[in-house]
Amino acid sequence: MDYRIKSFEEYQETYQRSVEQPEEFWAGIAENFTWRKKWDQVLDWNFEEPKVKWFVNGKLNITENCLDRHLATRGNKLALIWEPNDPKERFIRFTYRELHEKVCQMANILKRNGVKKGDRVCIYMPMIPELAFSVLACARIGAVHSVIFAGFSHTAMADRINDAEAKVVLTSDGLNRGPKQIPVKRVVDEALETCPTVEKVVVVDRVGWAVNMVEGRDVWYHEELQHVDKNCPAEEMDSEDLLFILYTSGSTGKPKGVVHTCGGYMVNTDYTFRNVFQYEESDIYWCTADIGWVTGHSYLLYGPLLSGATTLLFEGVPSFPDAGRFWQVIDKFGVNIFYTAPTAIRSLMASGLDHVLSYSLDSLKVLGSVGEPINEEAWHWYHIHVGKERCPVVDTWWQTETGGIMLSSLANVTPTKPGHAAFPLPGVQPILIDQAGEEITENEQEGYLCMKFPWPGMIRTTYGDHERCRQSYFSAYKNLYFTGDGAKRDANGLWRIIGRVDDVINVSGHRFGTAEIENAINQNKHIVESAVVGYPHDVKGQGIYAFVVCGDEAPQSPEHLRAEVIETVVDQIGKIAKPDKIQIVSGLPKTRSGKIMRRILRKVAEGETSNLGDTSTLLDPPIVDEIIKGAL
Ligand code: 6R9
Repeated sequence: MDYRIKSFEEYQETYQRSVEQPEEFWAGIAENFTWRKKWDQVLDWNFEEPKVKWFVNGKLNITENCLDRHLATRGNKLALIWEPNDPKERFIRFTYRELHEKVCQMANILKRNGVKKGDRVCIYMPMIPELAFSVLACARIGAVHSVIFAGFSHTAMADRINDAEAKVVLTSDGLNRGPKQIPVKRVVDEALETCPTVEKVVVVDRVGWAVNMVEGRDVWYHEELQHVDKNCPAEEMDSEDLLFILYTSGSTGKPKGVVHTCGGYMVNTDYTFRNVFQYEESDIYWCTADIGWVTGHSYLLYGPLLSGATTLLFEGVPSFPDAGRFWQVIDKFGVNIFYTAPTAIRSLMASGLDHVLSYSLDSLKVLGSVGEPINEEAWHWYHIHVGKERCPVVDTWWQTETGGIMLSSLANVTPTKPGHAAFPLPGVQPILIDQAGEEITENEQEGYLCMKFPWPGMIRTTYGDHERCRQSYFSAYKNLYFTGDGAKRDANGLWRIIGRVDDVINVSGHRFGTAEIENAINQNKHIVESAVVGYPHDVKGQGIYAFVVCGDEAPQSPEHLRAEVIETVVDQIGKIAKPDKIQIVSGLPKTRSGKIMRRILRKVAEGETSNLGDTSTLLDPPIVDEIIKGAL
């Protein structure tokens, strides 16, 4: 059944119905899937523990819905198009039938290597077809996938593997990134020195490097393929069985393993995909996000495949071989729906109009944005030069924890407005809360964005630590899910997301907790203490500004110390968390009770030191003058 909303009036009616009768609403959508057994109860919940169960006692396998059920009518339709990093290398296409076979083979490889239902599998791979096969293969046999973005360091990977107690790692020899080749297996080897639970490693040959293969532990994917069948029955899963863990940063130290389950996530991603993008059967769809992030999970793989779409997987970067690559790929495959991040748009804007004007982009119908607030300049550039003022720009707000899009325009159906995520999707019940925890009902007021009712794709727990889930999301305001974002409605009730209100910074659409980066910096032997804040950055949205206090045994020069700090962060987290600015200070501004006054550091980083507000509780006021003088 086509459950796309076709007009603004229909949206308003559907929304109303979804709020008044959420269970009937979602059950109606869920009817459209293949269930081995239907649910006994649609929803069982409370936000106190919290407990959230959708489609209780329903039985299904998400890959039967992504693949098998399409075979009869879409077996020869393209499911996946893979465009390699180097445009001179040939692209590869997979029909639904071929993808089904590849996933089954990978699933059998996992089984052959001891993976069983409920086991955790870590996937650390570049954007190659085998990454898609791996994710779906886990889901096929009921293993829980934990994809780790291939830019994370060995330390970050080891932390995640150990938290999930993963049994098997899927990886590749190396990866291509623009003009560079980067070792991948070497990073895995280093990580595994401290990961006792990992028994097997399956390695895909991507760049043709001779890598170290540990006897009895490591196997080649292409060799394993010789031994496996092309069919693999799908495991029967409960709606609330774990589908995947995805680690994300919060305001405190170590990343949290956000848990999503099978039934609700499936219904949610499919519904939101079809409605937000107004996906039609013949559309070619391209989401540029890496599968290592939630956008790649929900809107590169699951959402499009559940809907029977053709989804494009791109290995490369927007700037290689030149800043026209995105546009060249759109023309090459006739992409109709394009979904990317503001940071990519801003970096392409900076490379000049010529790159975009030399392509026709005639195929485009819908443009999407995700990951961070999109500034108006970038919104207009995207709308005018990429969409030729013909394509709506849907600004989609959501989070790793929400599993799917929550606030967004529906393309050509509901209004769009630059910088605004517009309206909640049906089934989504946002609420604005003030400092005192009261609901803000008037428009044009800023507040904290919360949700007052569950939706099927929402976080169930943080892996291995349910209390942390409660603390992080359900303890700030009673009976509400707290997003960590600030928001505001305009005079017409369109939502605008302002940004994080906690100690999370959003760098190029990637979330980092300031505490997480500080912990990393403090691993450096010369550093006694550090404080990290975000500051406005033209391309990245936010940049990372680190204030570091150095101990007695400092290295020779400040440059040397900065280089060392960067090296430590790259080693602990990865290149993506590299501080943009590092200021060496003799102390940090602290209150008498020893708390760092981040507000002051934020102002210094923003270059707005004329009004620092109340500094009367400072322990050592002169330190502020020193910091202001040395600001970068
Ligand atoms: C999907 C994703 C979530 C955080 C979120 C918010 C920011 C995402 C946004 C946006 C403004 C948008 N965010 N989309 N802010 N407008 N359209 O990005 O998940 O990596 O977990 O990040 O990103 O601050 O809280 P995730």
